Amino acid sequence: MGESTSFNKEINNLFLENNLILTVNSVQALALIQKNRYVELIEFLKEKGKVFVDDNDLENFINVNGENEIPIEIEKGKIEVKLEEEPETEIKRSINGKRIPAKENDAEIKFTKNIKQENVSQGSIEDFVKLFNDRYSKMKKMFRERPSTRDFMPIGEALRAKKGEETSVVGMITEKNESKKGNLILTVEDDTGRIKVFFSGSKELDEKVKYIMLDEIIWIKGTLGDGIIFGKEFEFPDLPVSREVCRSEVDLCSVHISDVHVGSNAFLEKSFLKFVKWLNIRMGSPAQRDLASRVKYLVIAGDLVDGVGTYPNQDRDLEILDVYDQYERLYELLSMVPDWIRIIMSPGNHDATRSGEPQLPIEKQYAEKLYELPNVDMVPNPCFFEMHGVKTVVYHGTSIYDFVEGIAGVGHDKPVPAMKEMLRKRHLAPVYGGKTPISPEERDYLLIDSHPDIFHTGHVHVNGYGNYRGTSMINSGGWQAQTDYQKMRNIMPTPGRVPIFDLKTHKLSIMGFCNDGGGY
Ligand code: D5M
Ligand code: FE
Ligand code: ZN
Repeated sequence: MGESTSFNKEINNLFLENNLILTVNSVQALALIQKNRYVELIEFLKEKGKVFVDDNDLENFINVNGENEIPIEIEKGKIEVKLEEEPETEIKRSINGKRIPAKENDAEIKFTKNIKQENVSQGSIEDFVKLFNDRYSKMKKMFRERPSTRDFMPIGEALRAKKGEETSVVGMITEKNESKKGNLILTVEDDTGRIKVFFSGSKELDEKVKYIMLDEIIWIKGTLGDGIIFGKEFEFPDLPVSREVCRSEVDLCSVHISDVHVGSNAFLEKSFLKFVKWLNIRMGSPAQRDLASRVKYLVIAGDLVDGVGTYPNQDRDLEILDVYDQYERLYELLSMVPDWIRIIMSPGNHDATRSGEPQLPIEKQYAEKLYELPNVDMVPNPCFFEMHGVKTVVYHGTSIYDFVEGIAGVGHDKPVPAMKEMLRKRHLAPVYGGKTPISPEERDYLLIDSHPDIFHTGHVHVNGYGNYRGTSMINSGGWQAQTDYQKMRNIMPTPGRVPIFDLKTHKLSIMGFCNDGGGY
């Protein structure tokens, strides 16, 4: 704190001595300019006869080196210059002849467990049975692999065993009730039977049981009573306490965004274009440009467009009223991303595809041009894949609100606690019949059966970062200013902040592109 205050004062004084006054905007934009260029900058501003310095002046300074720029002032409804029309040599020159590692290295991407159109089920009751059986058998395997939870017996067998004996079972929580004294009573089922579990004991246990949610599968140990287990301990499937994370051998990065909401009149297009400009290595300090030159992947976690009819009276909030036109604009924006960057595009609840999860990729008929872009992968939600060997899960995050409702203390303004619970429960949306619409499939595509290195979500429009047992958790905020709906619910979005993940070191950097509704 103290350091940044004196830093600002020092800079302010330096400019004041030269009769230049920094405005709020320019202080933020200064972050884009290296300190050792300030003398040059001051000369530039004096020459222009400036007194009050704003961010446009700083932009102009960055741009004087003869680089071609994307115009930041965008006329309503029109993108004027397309980068693809510019010669490649320009891009090379813009980083002073430096190499572009992302261009020199081909993408190494591998898609693992993901739903495909041809595997979609009919949606019958039997499909739900299959879904829960698949979930149960995979979770059982996870518990078997962990020494501390290796031993458990079928519930049917436990019901027949002698009272007073110690037992452990693995089952799905089908009911959650409280006793008169406020203790938790669960009903737990597997394919052989159903049993009640009564939890009471230490403070630690009382604290831990608060995180148990309906429909999830846990391991329970306790003493047998009549049709009941007096639970002494339990475990979530969880991630291993420690493990070797996967790293790229090459020093490349992935960039994570979501909730672009193209078509909404709150979409911050100017900021998004700044971001695209940075991806083109045409903006920022040398260090920031260097970072851009290592960006190999752009992962988008849903809500690409605002859609039409996603909520009542949505048309009042739309600048682009037609969903085809919304995807057309999205195409225009993304076609300006350098073609050496692989774009992995996963849908969200506003996109043109079924809402039941797992969601299929955005339907081709709505986004034909995006399908034609050679560097774009249209993927489902969730999507499990690897980027240069780094295991990644991208999931829009609709279920985050199931966690907000299901667990006391998981707030709507902080996505990371909910993300951590998903990892502990090894499931992206354990609750059936809550906020998250689930489509019955033969396989449970929402189960986290790998140990992801990156877990990326969106949906809440608030950035958040964390690490749980080696997994980097990223929520990528969005590109939409606060809407009336959010104002009503007291949601303060953090638009235009972009997390950049180093696939080799697992270091996360954040860049802010928005000074019109969220700040850096
Ligand atoms: O979500 C838009 C905003 O609304 C975002 O800030 C999350 C918030 N949101 C979405 N669903 C819920 C629920 N169920 N409760 C509270 N707040 C919510 P978007 O998906 O972009 O429409
Ligand atoms: Fe959204
Ligand atoms: Zn959403």
